[in-house]
Amino acid sequence: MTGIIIKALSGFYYVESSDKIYECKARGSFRKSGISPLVGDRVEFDIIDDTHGVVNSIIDRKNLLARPNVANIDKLFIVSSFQTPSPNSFIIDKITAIAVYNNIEPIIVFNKCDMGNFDEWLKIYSNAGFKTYVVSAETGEGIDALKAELKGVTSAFTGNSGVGKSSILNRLFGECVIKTGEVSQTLGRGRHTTRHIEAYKLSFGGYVVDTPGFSSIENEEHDYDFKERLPELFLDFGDFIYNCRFTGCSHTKEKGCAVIEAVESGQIEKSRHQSYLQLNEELKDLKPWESTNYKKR
Ligand SMILES: Nc1nc2c(ncn2[C@@H]2O[C@H](COP(=O)(O)OP(=O)(O)OP(=O)(O)O)[C@@H](O)[C@H]2O)c(=O)[nH]1
Ligand SMILES: [Mg+2]
Ligand SMILES: [Zn+2]
Repeated sequence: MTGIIIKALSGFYYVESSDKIYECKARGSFRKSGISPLVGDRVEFDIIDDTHGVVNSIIDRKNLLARPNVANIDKLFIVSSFQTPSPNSFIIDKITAIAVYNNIEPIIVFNKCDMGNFDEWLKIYSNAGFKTYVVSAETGEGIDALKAELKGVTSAFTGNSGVGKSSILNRLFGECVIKTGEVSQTLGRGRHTTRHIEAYKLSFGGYVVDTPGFSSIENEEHDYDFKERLPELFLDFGDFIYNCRFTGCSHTKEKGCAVIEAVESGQIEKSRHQSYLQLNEELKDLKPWESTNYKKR
């Protein structure tokens, strides 16, 4: 049988196959390979009884993200909120680069639009060429448009803790999610905080993955190749990188650099370039042999 891992908890893998869920252990021989199955993994498994099974192997991954630690994602929804917390352009931009690096489409979501307007933010990200959605999990505004984006693909929601990822998904739940079972929230200090990664099957096709939020994305692991390819991972720099006449230009401070000129003339958003500079700084000491190889895990 083949199925998809929708949840991994305490050594058990929950495999969804033909609308049933099997609680599985990984086969011993497979465990020794050192590769752990992840949410989003397509697996080959044996059924033991109506609700139990054993995972034999992972079907080749299309991609793998370290944070959130999920496999085979088509679209990554990067969620920010109007307030508590407010959007952080560096975090958004860093995640867009990581998504592009992994062949995942980054989509920008601004939540809690009932609290204020996102006009400035929207301008930046639509100018930079991203699909952007302004929603309110509270009032339901914008949720239908977002829903259409989820159809038939595997998507993951990421963003700081408290931006409303789970709230947005709960808005979708009643109508769209086939799978029953509890919502991925546990009550923590008077607030619902997601503690584990879980994929939900959508009635109209596709899966959506809720993930625990982060409070910062310091100490992110990067491959050297990510550093090397950084300029092209900012898709909005595209043509200007190509037009830059300096071979090996870092597009950070060189006089006459086409990217910098585009920033000055407003064709590239200043905040996007600032994030690029900050990422460059963060990665500058990364050496070829220091690549993390997290993909092999
Ligand atoms: N006003 C307003 N509040 C919202 C909205 N969406 C979520 N919230 C509130 O924001 C808080 C955090 O929402 P969650 O959905 O738990 O946030 P999360 O991103 O899943 O957080 P983690 O699971 O910790 O990563 C809750 O108190 C929600 O009620 C919204 O659209 N408007
Ligand atoms: Mg949550
Ligand atoms: Zn340049």
